[in-house]
Amino acid sequence: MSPKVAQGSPMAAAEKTAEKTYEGLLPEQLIQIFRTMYLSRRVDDREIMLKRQQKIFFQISCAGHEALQAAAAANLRAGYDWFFPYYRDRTLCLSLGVKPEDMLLQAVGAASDPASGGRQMPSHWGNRQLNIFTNSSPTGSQFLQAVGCAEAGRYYEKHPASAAKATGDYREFKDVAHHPDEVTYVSTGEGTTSQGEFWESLNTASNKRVPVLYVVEDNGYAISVPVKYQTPGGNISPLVANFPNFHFEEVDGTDLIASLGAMRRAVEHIRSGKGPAFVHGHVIRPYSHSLSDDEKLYRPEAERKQDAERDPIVRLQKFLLAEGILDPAAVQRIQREVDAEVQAAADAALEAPFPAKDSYKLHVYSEALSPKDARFVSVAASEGNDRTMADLINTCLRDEMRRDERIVIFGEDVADCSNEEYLADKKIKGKGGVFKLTAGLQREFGSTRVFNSPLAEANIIGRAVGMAARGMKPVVEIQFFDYIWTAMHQLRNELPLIRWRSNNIFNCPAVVRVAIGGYLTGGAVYHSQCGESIFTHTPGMHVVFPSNALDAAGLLRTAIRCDDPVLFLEHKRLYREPFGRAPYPGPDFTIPFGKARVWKEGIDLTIVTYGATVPRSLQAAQRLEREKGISVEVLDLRTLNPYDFEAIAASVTKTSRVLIVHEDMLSWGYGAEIAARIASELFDKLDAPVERLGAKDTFVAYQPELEDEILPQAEDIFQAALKLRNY
Ligand SMILES: Cc1ncc(C[n+]2csc(CCOP(=O)(O)OP(=O)(O)O)c2C)c(N)n1
Repeated sequence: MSPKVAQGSPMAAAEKTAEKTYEGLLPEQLIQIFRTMYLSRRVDDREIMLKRQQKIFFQISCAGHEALQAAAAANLRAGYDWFFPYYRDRTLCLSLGVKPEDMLLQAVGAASDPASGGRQMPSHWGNRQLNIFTNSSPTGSQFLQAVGCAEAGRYYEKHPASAAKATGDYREFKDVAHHPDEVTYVSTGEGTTSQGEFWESLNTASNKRVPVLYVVEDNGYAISVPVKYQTPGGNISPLVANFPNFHFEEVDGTDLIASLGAMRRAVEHIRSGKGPAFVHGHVIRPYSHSLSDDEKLYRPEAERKQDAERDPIVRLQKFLLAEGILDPAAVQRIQREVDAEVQAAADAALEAPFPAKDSYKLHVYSEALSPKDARFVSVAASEGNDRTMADLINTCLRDEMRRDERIVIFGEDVADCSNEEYLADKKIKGKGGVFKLTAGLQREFGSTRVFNSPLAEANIIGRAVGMAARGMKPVVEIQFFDYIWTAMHQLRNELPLIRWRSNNIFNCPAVVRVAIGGYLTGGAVYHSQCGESIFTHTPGMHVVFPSNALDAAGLLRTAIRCDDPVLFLEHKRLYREPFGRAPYPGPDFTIPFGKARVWKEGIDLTIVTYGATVPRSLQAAQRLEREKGISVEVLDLRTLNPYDFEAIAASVTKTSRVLIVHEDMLSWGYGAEIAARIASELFDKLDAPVERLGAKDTFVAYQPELEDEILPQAEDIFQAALKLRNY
């Protein structure tokens, strides 16, 4: 035996070989990495056994990816850098400090699962102290979030005062840390590079030199689809090679030493501020995609054997033996220690209590700061002349940005002028949004706080998620509701779920302002859509739909100050309507969510409505009173989630007749839920069936006469209310 070889003692070996390093790592560090890689494989194996024993319910492994991830971790810092891993990243997480027991607690669905409290499948990582952001299952939703997270670090460096805690709003609950050379890691399988959000994220990472490390773990398959059928040319590296500012590496990800080198160079590039980096590692997948898959159905034995010859753990073991860093006895000793550790972790996890059955209710929204809270009750100051809704929204944004430096505004065309020099020369007035709602904000607050996004809605919401996760307050704009759909994944599967799925260790209280609605005379199919019920059907996100200037100002301020995500729907037709103008209510005017406004009291019939059908309902109500002597109460819900059922109940109890009016299509619309609840809970108060009025079940046409026919008009409301009164 060579004198360098450890006699069953890794540390002894390390001391003797300390003079030699491997991509900057000492032999003892390589031994530690070997241990972690082996541990990772054994946790996978244990989970597989537990799944076969039906003690856990899902399994997806890291097997074959260990070396590439260990190399990444060796170059990154837990709790300093940020991590957006994907489900195969067990070795990365173990290297950062997640315990095998933590992983197995998630596998059994224990209450003490630190990543999700039994809410998420195994391998859905999340750890607050280590800066591992909560993972989800949709492939590819992590990229834009990682970009936003990295941008947040940069933002705090430029605006250090903004990181300070403040009381009285969401900042009370945010501990912000940031570092000048921090890196945000984001990983993926090669199949997921087909997702659009991958490319949207490369755009921004490249354009803004965002400090993100992309790691593509290319095991050649996306479930059963081989990479050459997924990616043109069968290789992602040449396809991304022309993105400016990136450092690129393509490496055999089963070779630890080569991977360490690639990661070191990539991380150096990022930490030095040059821009993002992209490491494409070729790895193997020795087990099937997951335990729900059987790869023998689509991969012949010979191919699988070939893969197995590149097993990264076997390769590293051979290397350590050949280098004299370990001897067989030391390997066995490490293996025995790891096996005992995994056994103890499994024993503990299997004993761990399950979550209380009613715990599912917790953390859908912030329990610490509700936008329904009495603190948001205030009195409007009423200064100056009446102003439009557009004006008061703009003023509210300006006031809040002055008050809170963590607010950033971005979206399509929201800046005054991307070419700052034109603004500086005062040669131009500036745009500030297609509806001018953000006019003048870039001029006052600068281009780090108000800027144009690429023309890509997922880019806007995904980045907002990453920023909000770091304690910032993105108040982003979706230019038209009709185009919100490209951001749907982020809006349905990410933003509103983050608090719940992470069991309250992360939250993303971003505000998404959206111009919505029709009655535009020529708005047509793609500039008139509503669809609010799709979002009220998504737990975790508040939905606000003001009908007038004062409510818009007060509710927007509450949205910004609260600690939950808010979808803030601004009706385009109401932006500059004479209806509902109001004087400036002052810089602290807030309105709590979930409080309806009674525009008109009445005793014969209740109209429940919101948004642009408020003025139309009022018109109908006044005419009913004038022409028919019918006294109609008009209730404006103002916020759709939460909504004020108490006010509805009080009014229906008084009038015994209720008509629900909304602009969106009738069938499966927002009114259906309200109607069902009234029928269920107020049945004995009713003297007539609950009625609804909404748009026809079609799209909104361009021709104004058709548009009028399709959308509910004051005349339709008048007729429906009259019929209901006469029932
Ligand atoms: C948006 C989305 N579509 C489909 C799926 C189902 N699914 C889960 S993993 C996977 C394949 C991913 O392949 P790849 O990105 O190559 O990663 P690998 O699992 O091979 O590491 C698919 C299709 C999903 N989770 N999310």
